[in-house]
Amino acid sequence: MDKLPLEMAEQSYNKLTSITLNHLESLVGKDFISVDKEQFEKYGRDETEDLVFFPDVVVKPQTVEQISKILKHCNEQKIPVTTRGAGTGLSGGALPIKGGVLLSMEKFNKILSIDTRNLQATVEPGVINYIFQEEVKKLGLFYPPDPASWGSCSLGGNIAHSSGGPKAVKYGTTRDYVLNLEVVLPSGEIIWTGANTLKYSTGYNLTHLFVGSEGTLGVVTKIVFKLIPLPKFDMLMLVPFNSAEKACEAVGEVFKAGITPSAMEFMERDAINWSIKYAGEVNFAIKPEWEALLLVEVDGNNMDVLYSDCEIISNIMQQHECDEILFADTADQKASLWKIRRKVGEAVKSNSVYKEEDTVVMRAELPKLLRGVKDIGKKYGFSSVCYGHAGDGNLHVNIIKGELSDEVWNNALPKGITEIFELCKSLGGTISGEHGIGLVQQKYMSIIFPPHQLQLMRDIKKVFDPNSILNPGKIFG
Ligand code: 2HG
Ligand code: ZN
Repeated sequence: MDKLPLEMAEQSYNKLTSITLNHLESLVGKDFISVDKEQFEKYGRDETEDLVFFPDVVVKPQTVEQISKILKHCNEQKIPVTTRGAGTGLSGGALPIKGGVLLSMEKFNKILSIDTRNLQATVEPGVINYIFQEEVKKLGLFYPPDPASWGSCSLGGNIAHSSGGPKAVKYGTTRDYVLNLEVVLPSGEIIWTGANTLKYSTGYNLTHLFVGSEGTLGVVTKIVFKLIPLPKFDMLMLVPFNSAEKACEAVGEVFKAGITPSAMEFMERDAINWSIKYAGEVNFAIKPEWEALLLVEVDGNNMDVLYSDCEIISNIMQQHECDEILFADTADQKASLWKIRRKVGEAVKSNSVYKEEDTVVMRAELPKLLRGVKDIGKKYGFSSVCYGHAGDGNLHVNIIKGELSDEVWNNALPKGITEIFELCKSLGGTISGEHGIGLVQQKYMSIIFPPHQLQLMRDIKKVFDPNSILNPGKIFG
């Protein structure tokens, strides 16, 4: 019988044996391995909806050598291995859907070095984003990628998805700051993917291949990041609109005026209301007629330039019929506004069963995307809470289950989501800007890629992971 193409063949895995369990314990120590169901409950989840998949064992390695031996053994025994950072992912990337070994990187939590001569830092993947940002700031340095979950997400997880955040609009995403990676391959081989240089053109860029590979090609054990000087000042404006579409139309005009804000975030009314209800009051009145707001930040080293930029931005916003612009004058006011923005995802999750879509289009198409999402929602009977990184054309569409029947939710909704993604493609966009594909988006990959291109990705996966033990069932199934 002809061999089925990879995407057809159902990869078979072996169940864990006591021999493997004993071997894993001998490698990491009995305090760093667990088959406890409570542990499975914790490590079988990430932040994706309410999905949970139990692994067969949770292992917490402390050294690269342990990981090398774990992978070598699991590769020989054909046992799946799912690597987990902090479990804040939103596309199911860390869910051990085939059971096997859940490899938690939480013990890899050290900032190994900060090189102030070359503006570089070497860190372990379990370091929490915000902790790293604060450490480099003490030295007057800046690591810009700042996911909304920066207080809890790990840098390794940020590598897995090339995570972004509000600052990406000016400073780029994780991928733009990774110079080099130490990676353990399924064979147990330990490689460095690049060089600690700001420029690199030495064969295929394996560093960039691993960034965004969602734990499917290797286990990252060290990360060399580029850092930049910390801007001295920033100014933050809250720009309210009585029309969400006008807010989206104003976004592109700011850039056309020659200004690159350090953040340009959009929140429609429900996102504002739900987040304030969840995250706590704000010290300004939300007018009933406001339909949306933009959070616009500019940063730099010259306050006169920042004032001038804010004046230009204000004029553009007024041309798009914004309401009175509020300036956050104090650090507390800025923190309060950012907290409202950063808590939206959690607020939605606390309000309703929902599906999180991470749509992204060319920036000037944002008004069409927003209008299309609402029209498709009306057609299929679902409401949505929209917010996100307007400056990147990246709109988070949280589809709310609310009172929808399971029948509509499970059968009609995928058709609506398909139409949203087809709209994204028609607007020069794609189906994920920062949250990745993982488990929950893979059925929509064929909207963007023809079969032979998906096969190219599978073939690359097969080169690095011939037995498909790493994070199986993710990205392209
Ligand atoms: C954000 O920008 C994050 O708030 C999370 O990407 C989005 O939880 C979400 O839906
Ligand atoms: Zn986001």
